[in-house]
Amino acid sequence: MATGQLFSKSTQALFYNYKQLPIQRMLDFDFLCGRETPSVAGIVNPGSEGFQKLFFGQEEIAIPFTLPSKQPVLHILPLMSLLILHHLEVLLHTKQLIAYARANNKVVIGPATVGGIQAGAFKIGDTAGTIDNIVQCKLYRPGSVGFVSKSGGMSNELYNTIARVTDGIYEGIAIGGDVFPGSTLSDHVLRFNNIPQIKMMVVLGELGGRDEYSLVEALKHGKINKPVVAWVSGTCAKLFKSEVQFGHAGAKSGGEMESAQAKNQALREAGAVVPTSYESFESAIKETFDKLVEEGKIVPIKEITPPQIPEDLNSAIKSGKVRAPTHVISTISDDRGEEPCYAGVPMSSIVEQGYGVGDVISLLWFKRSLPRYCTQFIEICVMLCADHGPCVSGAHNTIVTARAGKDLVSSLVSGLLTIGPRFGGAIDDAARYFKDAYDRGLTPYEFVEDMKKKGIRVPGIGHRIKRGDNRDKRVELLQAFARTHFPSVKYMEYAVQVETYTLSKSNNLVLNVDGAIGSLFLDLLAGSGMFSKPEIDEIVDIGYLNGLFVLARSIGLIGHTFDQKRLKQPLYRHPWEDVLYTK
Ligand code: Q5B
Repeated sequence: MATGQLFSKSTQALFYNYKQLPIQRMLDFDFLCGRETPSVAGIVNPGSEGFQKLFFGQEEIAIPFTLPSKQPVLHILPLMSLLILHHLEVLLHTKQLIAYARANNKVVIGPATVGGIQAGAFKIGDTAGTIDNIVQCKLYRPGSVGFVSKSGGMSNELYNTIARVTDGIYEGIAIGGDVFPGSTLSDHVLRFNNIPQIKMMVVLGELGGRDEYSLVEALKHGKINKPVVAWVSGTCAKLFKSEVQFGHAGAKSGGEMESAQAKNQALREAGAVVPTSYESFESAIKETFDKLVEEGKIVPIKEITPPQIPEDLNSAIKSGKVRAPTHVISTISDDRGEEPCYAGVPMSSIVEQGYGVGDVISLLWFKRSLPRYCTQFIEICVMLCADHGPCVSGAHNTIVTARAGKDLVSSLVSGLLTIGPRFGGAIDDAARYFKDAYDRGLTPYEFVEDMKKKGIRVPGIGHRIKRGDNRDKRVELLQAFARTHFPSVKYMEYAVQVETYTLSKSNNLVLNVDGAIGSLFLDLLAGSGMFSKPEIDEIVDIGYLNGLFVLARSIGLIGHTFDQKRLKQPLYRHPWEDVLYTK
């Protein structure tokens, strides 16, 4: 076994299995102690790669997930002189491991233990509990007492006791209550004896096993020259008629020798300060410490004020101490409750009340439930614009992209990106210009000629293949529906008059699907009574309506992607013959 110091202010650990809280507590302890390097060098968590963000004081640091290894122990050994064993696989080999560690001058703490701490330097996992407790027990700076205990839980209590009656802990170790602990009480007491900063030792044993007797032997043979204050707990076992198994595997009195009374007596006889009860343990520690101070062997260290650990934002918000501005504002949906809501309407109502896509669009785009004829109109727009064959700009791009071996989203987006002022994306502008012209009372002649003077094509007018004598069926269907169901179609009638004028100029200048939807949506907004004038202006101004074409055509573009993939079409290359090469 190594003699002397196990840890220093630069000791680093590999942490097995990702557990956010104990790792963060180790790092918070580092901050309290003014460490420059974090005490956790890496996290071994099979299946995790990359980095985990954690706080180091006020800053965030990235701790790497190290690769799992078939021989984790050997990998941990070079990094630190300490092993904390949690791994079941390793547990099975505890005895071999202890032998290996001893042969290689390493210290095993555990397996079944919370760990240990060197005050002001390094802390293993959850040792000493919360940061509040660590501060209360003054573990952020070294004192003069070396403490070793079997019980991890009781060690927290003793950290507190020792902090009250001495200048505090230098190092505290809980060896664990195993039948075969990796290191024993006497291993640590002998080690403490060699650490100059440690002036006295406190030992908390327990009934069961014979570990305490090796300490008795060490005392008897004069191997320990610093005062040892000891108590073996479990004296109450004698009150029970039958044998009692306490919490730890090893905490079972196997006979008189292993009883707390016998061990306390043996320690007392060997020279340890052993009180008559646990209640007087504290005063025994105090008297021993005070005596060392009196003798000038301890100069109690000057108290320091540890830095304040910044409080986590979430806990500060929870406790109402701080308020933080949000970074996002959202008004259309909320998924925090039992079920998601669209504009306040829960999913279950959407399903149970037979809502359609038009209703969902009404809720998410317009934040209200629209009358059935409106949602039906929206659905008809979506159905009629879903596709217009493979030759239109969007479908062509999607087909070329899919044939280049790209995925669904890339193929879809490639097609969607062609939607704009000439192709499918003229609905908003059509609504803007028709509304402006109609509201200003311009005649179709004045409107079209005014646009011509400005050099702007009338949005919603003109088509590559549709003509005056080959009208777009989609336009006719939309108009027929609106004439039957809409309270008013004044904007649509205006658009028809514009078309009549433009057709008189050229046979290709028909009212196209964008123009039909743009003008009819103005009628829907104005005639449904569901929107105020400023709301209508805002919808037209922001430009909601191209969204209908984008949404609808996505259906077709997805279809074209699947079609090309199903047909296993090769890479598309445009034929030379179809290009005019010129200088
Ligand atoms: N001229 C659509 O042009 C198209 C004029 C005009 C005044 C106009 C053109 C246009 C406005 C934008 C619009 C939506 C580019 C169309 C759609 C979805 C689709 C597509 C599909 C589907 C077609 C010939 C002469 C020229 C022009 C004049 C043309 N449009 N004058 N106002 N609006 N429209 N887009 O056929 O004197 O010879 O110089 O920009 O509403 O995208 O099926 O394919 O579902 O997928 O190439 O239906 O109309 O005509 O450019 O050769 O012009 O007419 O100034 O006059 P074309 P061009 P001049 S629906």
